[in-house]
Amino acid sequence: MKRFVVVANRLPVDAGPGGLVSALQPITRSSGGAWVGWTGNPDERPEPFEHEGVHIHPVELSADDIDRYYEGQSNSTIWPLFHDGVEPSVHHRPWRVAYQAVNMRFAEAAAAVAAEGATVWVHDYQLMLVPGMLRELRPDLRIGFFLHIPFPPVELFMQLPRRTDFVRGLLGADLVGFQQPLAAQNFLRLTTQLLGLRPEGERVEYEGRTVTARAFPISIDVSEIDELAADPEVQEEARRLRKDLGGDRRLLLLGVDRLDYTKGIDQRIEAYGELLADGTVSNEEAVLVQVATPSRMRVAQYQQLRERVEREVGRINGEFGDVGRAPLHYLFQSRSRAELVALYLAADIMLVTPLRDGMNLVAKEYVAARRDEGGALVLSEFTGAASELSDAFLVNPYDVDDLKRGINAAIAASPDDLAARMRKMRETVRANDVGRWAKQFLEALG
Ligand code: ADQ
Repeated sequence: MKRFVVVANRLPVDAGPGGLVSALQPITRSSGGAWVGWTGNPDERPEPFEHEGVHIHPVELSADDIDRYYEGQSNSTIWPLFHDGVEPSVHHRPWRVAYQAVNMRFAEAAAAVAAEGATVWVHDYQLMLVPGMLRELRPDLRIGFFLHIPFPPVELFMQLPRRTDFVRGLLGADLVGFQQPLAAQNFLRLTTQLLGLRPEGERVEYEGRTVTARAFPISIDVSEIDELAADPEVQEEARRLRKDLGGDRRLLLLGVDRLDYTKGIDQRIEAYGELLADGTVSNEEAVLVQVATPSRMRVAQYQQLRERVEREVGRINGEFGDVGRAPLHYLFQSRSRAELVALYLAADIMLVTPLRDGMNLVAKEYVAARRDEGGALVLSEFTGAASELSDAFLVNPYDVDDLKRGINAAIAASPDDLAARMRKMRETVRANDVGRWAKQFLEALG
């Protein structure tokens, strides 16, 4: 039985060194805690085991569960709706039923490993019913929940079938954390609209308990990125990349994202194509590298996005390219952390232009990598990161002209201006590491 339990869709095994894992692994390890989650493979449930000092408790998902709970309800119903409905949210009863059943499986697994009075921290939109279910099973626990994605405005949330279940699910927690203050407000407003509750400030009374809803903007493991950026091999790789792409006279623009329709990849490529077409930049002067990690490729909307992006990449290279020199390099690949940091170091302009994003860690990683105070960040207003990184070149990604304006402003800025902006952004990121984020959440949870 454990005093501290993390519950997340994925286990911190084979998942790569993501921010969440590096933030929670040390706390989980030092408290002798447990992690409840899925291995990532269908129909597999290894016995609980130890991994880097953490007790791992696998939850099994069948191929049907993955179809319905994960790709269906989580990624085709909730994900698009919570990102402003940038793609239509699809609803199917069997998905909802599977979501409920899988959430119960996670809640039961957590209930089985948590000691009397333990702290349980549940993560993200795949598991929004878990806090309520766990509260029923184990009223003695301290339960926290953190939502990594945006929480939509009331009018949008109201479209969700069985919407009240989700609000009740979240109210099972003692502390509900969001990326942005506005998200916490949206949630509290819903408790009034759907349940007639009366929030006061960030607190609301529900079934005789006090639930707090507050923003805890997530961050990155700054020292991990900093160490990679200081590594001579990584710096050498950055120089090699620049040389391969045409040397210092060619401006390097960079995009790094999961291939997801919320990330604004197609709008970004369209804006770059227009800059080439109207002669603002030429193939001799500039090159865009877009790294797009394959993601959720069994979901139709993601396949369609891939087709759109690849068609546009082909069009731009066909129209503006030359033998041996392409204006756009598109990599439908995942890259190692070291390679990503080398790209960050090489890039003159980082393009982070999502239509909506809870936070966006790529923007923070770019800033953390730029120990040289070089480079420019073009950042969408609709990311959580924009509230902290207000010294970036902020853009509205829905407006191609505004995207182009932002890119042009970054191209035209003086080295002094860029360094001053980067210095301020680096101070912000360095002062708000992911370790601090986790500590603040857990202190507030008590
Ligand atoms: P994501 O939507 O996955 O996260 P993001 O915050 O950008 O988006 O995190 C992506 C991570 O994957 C970064 O650490 C990045 O370095 C890495 N990555 C991206 N492309 C890669 C590639 N080609 N190769 C290797 N690694 C790559 C969700 C929410 C975000 C929120 C985070 C954390 O959607 O808004 O910031 O959770 O809460």
